[in-house]
This record gives sequence, structure tokens and C-alpha cells, in this order.
Amino acid sequence: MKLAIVGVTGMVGQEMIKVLEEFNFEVTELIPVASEKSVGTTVTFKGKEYTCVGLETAVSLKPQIAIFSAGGDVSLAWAEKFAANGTTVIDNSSAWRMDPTKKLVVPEINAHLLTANDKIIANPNCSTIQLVLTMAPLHQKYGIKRAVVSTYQSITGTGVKAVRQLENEMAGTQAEMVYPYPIHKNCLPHCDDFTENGYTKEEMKLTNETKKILDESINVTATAVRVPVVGGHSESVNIEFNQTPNIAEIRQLLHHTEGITLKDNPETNTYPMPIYAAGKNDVFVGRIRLDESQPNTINLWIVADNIRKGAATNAVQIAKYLVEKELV
Ligand code: 2RA
Repeated sequence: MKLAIVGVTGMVGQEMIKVLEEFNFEVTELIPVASEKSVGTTVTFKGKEYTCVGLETAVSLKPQIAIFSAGGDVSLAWAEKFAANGTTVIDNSSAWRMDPTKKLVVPEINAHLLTANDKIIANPNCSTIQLVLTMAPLHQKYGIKRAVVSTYQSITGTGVKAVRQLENEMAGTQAEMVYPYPIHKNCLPHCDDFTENGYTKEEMKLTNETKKILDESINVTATAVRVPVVGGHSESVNIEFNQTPNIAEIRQLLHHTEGITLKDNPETNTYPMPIYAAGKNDVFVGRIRLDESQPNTINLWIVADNIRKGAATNAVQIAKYLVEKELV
């Protein structure tokens, strides 16, 4: 299996290397693809050094799979070139997610929809993945009418420069700011750009991608907040169902859902937190309780490592499915 990682030097690209190793993914040849300034540098995979190449070279090497995490512009400019050469692209950017001809995949939910004809597959946004993985079994059981989501998103979602901004602010040193305001001792209700309707693109991704993955009838409204946290994204979710939910049944449903770990026991102060989710592949769910302010409604709390299940792990799981089902 010849596999390319486009954007290998970024935070997600580096995590993809680790996840591929942990999954013992059968890669006979790794093709690390980087921007021109990093061509010629090396990455180590399973104890072997590989030299980074540029995009043109990578296309010509005809990898079976190319996992992209290099931003939307690179995906729009290059994914189709790889696909035209026979490569199956798994793209982590937002470029293809809402394209009606492309599938938006969380393997535990809808990998079964994939066929050998899918040559560009979209990885959902990190905050969407943890939300829909939790909502999927509940929607199947009770039918979800509406979800109100507040996210508390790690600065790693912005990238390494955001982590540096926080570190510098904590040290009291001046440095490049990627956010319009300090993030140390602060929260920013501003993830990605604002749109004409007053929401941010990040908030509209939660609405639009949930509808595409689960059900167009589900109404979602979101507020996405950036917080000075490193280990993962947290989400407070209020879910209104079409019928009366049972909390014990919901706990059982989630406990038996692949990819979800239940962390829910107020008596022992057991609930999900980014410090425990960091570096793990599961989505952690807790604080499950009835909403006493309105019928057929619950509240819950979801945490996941946004660089892992929110990006690298989900993409590698898609690649693993393609290989197992001989779709590549
Ligand atoms: C963020 N979900 O957290 C976006 C992109 N990774 O900034």
C-alpha cells in the first residue's frame, strides 16, 4: 500500500503518522508531502526515514490513498489531480464536505456508503465528528428534532501558532497573535470567520455537516468558543427528541456505541475532560441528564481529542475501511 500524507509537517499530519503506526497500518511506501519550503526534510515512520516531496512528485508516484491535511486551497487545487491518477483522497479540509457528489464520513456511522467510485472522501470538521457520533444512536432510537450546541474548542484546532500565542502570553512575552485578542485567561466566541447571518463558519459547519451526515430534518444551532485548552474540544449539547427519552437507556446505547466511552458518574466526579481525552481516539460522553425545563429533552457533555478523532484518527479509520473492503 502506497500512502501519501499531504501536509505531513502540520499538527494533524504528524498525528496521522502516529495513528498509522499505532494501527499497524500496512504501508509498503509512505509518501510524505510537504510545502516547497519543507521538501527534502525527512519524517520517520515505523523506524524508517522518508524524504518529503512536493505535490507534483506525489501525484506522479500514484499512491493508492492520499490523506490531505493542508488546507482547503491545496485540496481544491490538487485532490482531483490525485484522483484522476487513480488515487483515493481522504480530505481533512472543508473544501469538499458540502459538495453533493462527495461523501462526508464518520466510519462508525456511514462508512458503509463508500464504494470504489468514491475517489474524494471528506473528513468532517472536528467538532462535528464528536457531536454526530454521539447523536447517531440517539437519533436512531428516539428521533432528534433539534440540538443546541455550545463548543469549548482547543487552540490546537487553530494550529501550532495559536499554541505559541498562549505560551507567550502565559510567559508574558510579546509574539505573533493569530487571534484578535489574548487567549490567556480569556475565551473567544469566534472560531473561523463570521458569516452574513451572524454565525461563524465553525458554527455553520456544525449545522450543515450534521444535517448531511445524519438527517436534513435535524435542526442545529451552535455557538463555537475558543478556550485556552490544549487536549481537545468540549461540547455542551441540549437535544430535543421526537419522543420521551430514557436516561438509563441512553447510557446503555452510548456505552455500546463503537468509538464512544461513557464517563458519567456525578457521585465520583466522573465526567469527560480534555486532560483525559488528549491522545486518545474515543469520544467521551457524560453529564447526561433530563432537561427539566422542557419535555423530551436531555443535556450532555462531549469531549474528544480534536487532532485525533477530530481529524487524524477519523481519516485513518476511513483509509482502514477502504483497504479492508478492498475499495482501493
Ligand atoms: C478549529 N475545527 O477548531 C476548526 C479547524 N480545525 O479551529
